[in-house]
Amino acid sequence: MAIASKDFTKVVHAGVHPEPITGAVMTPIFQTSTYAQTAPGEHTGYDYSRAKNPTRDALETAFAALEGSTYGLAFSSGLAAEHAIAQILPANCEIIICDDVYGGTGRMFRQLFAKYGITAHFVDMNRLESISEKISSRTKMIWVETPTNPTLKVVDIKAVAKIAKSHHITLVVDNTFSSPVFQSPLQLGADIVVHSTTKYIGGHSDLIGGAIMTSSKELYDQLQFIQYAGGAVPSPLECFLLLRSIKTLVVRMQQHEKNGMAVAKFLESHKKVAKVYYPGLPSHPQHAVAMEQMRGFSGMVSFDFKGSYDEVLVFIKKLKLFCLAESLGGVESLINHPEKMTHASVPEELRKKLGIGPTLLRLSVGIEASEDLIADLQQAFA
Ligand code: P1T
Repeated sequence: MAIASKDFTKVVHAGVHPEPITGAVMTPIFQTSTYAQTAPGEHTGYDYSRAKNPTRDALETAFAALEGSTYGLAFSSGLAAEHAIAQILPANCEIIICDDVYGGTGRMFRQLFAKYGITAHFVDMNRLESISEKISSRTKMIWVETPTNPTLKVVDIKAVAKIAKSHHITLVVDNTFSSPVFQSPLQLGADIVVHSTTKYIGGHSDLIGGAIMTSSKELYDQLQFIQYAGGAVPSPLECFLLLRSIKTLVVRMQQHEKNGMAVAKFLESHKKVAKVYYPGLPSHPQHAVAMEQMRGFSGMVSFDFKGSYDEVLVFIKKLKLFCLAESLGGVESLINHPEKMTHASVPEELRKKLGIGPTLLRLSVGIEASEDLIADLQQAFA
């Protein structure tokens, strides 16, 4: 499936209108905490920036446009957005979540919400029975991340949505790895989409942010109250930077995908590589599902290095363009060692089961020239 041409127009115009007083074409940074009131309680609709800020309003409208939702909400980080979603859960309930999720997402449920009696069942969602087996009268949420971080498993959103709907369970999809350009979970049956906007939506590794999109008024009202009452909002500057980034999201994603595919194919053919994880490759176990529900495959590529951990360290040191760092989705290429970095908080037993070991490496392939990136990998392997 190709990117719809209307998406190119949508990202440029999403949420943005000339500012009414000056006609400023770009949304100003309303760097203010508060607003003058004409009489106590009488104001323009803006009374305090935790509650409402015009730069954030524009961003939230843009978020909704990106996912085709009725509502968008902006948060100070991806985890703050996830935390807000988890806050809608009642105490002593259960959720079912992918076994392979971002380390911080798992940690949040294991270490922050367990004390409210919330049990998270981590299951392999490529076996749909593993979801059904865990459903009980206490199950209130199913949490999907697809493609997963870091082993890029693809979960069939439509199939999981069918299960969730038949049991009246809220379905959340973390769409960070795909970006709204390549996957639309709400159209596939999800109730809530969450993003770490730190990644592809921000795209320049210069901010931390999160987004929630939903078309349910009931869920939006709860989440908007949590945003206001909990207070994890982004600053006006971060909102402005995200509005700026969104305008180039489609063109960036096209280049990320082109480079991701080129790097994945190169790795698959290299003798120092034991296994490549990239949903766009026909060898990926869920390639058929990926082709069905995704319009492209982004720049996230993981692989198993054939060799020892010491050799992995040498390989990483020799790289010149791929910078060793956490995070992903920026214009520059990064390399991450999930076991020691992003997924260090995952229990060791689960890490072993998922294949997050000493030789697993995750690349966030940037928008540089693919031949330069491949040459860099080639010289580091040599
Ligand atoms: O870092 P933050 O903006 O709070 O987002 C958390 C988050 C949520 N969901 C996914 C799929 C993520 O990958 C992340 C953050 N991930 C990294 C920092 C990383 O390097 O994997």
